[in-house]
Amino acid sequence: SKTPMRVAVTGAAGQIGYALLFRIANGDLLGKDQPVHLNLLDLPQALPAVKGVVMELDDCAFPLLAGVTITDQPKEAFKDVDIAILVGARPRSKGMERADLLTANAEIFTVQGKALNESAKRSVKVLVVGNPANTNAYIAMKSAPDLPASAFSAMLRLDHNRALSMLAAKAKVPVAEIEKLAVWGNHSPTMYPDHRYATVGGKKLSELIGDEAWIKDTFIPDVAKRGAAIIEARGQSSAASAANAAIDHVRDWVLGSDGKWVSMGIPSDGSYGVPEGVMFGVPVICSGGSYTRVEGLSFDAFSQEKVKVTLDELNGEREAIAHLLA
Ligand code: NAX
Repeated sequence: SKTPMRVAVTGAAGQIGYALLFRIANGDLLGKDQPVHLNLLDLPQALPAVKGVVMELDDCAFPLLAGVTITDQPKEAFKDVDIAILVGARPRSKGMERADLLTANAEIFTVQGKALNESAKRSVKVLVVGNPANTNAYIAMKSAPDLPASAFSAMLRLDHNRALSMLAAKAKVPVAEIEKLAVWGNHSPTMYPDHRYATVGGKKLSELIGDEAWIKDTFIPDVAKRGAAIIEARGQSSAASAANAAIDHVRDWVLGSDGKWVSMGIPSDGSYGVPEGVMFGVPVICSGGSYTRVEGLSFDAFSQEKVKVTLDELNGEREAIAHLLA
């Protein structure tokens, strides 16, 4: 049988962790024939709760779960890992300014980027889920100069899946039949879900929907407000759907997206007017363990403005933390 792959998950005691770990151990991330060893990182005060989650993992008797390491030390958590899913982050507390939130997270992701740089496998793939996800991923990448920039990514897949589901319902087609959807920019309400290239069985999705007003007035704002709608309804932020998106993101990156477009936050190569290095959501196709950006798409005035707004926001976040990277 195969050698176990090592997967680090940070924030393992949190609600996304609780939805994520059981699926990884079940083989949903790396395949039903691939054993996994989990490296779980959380803050010292959360380790008792992590131990409780591990008791439940034990009680599932997952055939693919080869072992579990629990730690509050990033270097130990990232030792020889193939995959790192960085979920743990500092949430905004009452009265905290946006700049304070960026700074608090910048500290966490500087430390974790350095630890990845020192101890992860050179072929590691890193997904940042913890918010502000794009800027946290950017900081981790900049703190890991010995790893390739292409090892770092931020999660836009939840936005992508939310958009797919809403479009499928509107067009009355199965989600799996929609191809060529893109989500651009920052994982925040400014992200731009772009249906303009989407097709269903070779037909243009926009023609099937036939309602451009719905796209602008309902679809785009509803994808942006979906996270808030979940909090309103559930009293807690998205967890199972976020964990599912993390699984989709990493699984496609490792095992391929079957020729389909998926959205990932990746360091820009300078295309589409996005300065090089900015961690920006773009459509990609994954194959052979790497992603390739979909190139050559064009923008009308509306979509150009949407991309500009989300890029401006990311540039602002980058400026707010720039002094911490120097
Ligand atoms: P929880 O508050 O339930 O769990 C967070 C866990 O992270 C806690 O156990 C905490 O102790 C731990 N933690 C905090 N700082 C840490 C550090 N420095 N090292 C290791 N562990 C640390 O939050 P949860 O609902 O699980 O959400 C986690 C993060 O995901 C949040 O930042 C949230 O904003 C973000 N999200 C990102 C999404 C995306 O699409 N990119 C969607 C879902 C989610 O909102």
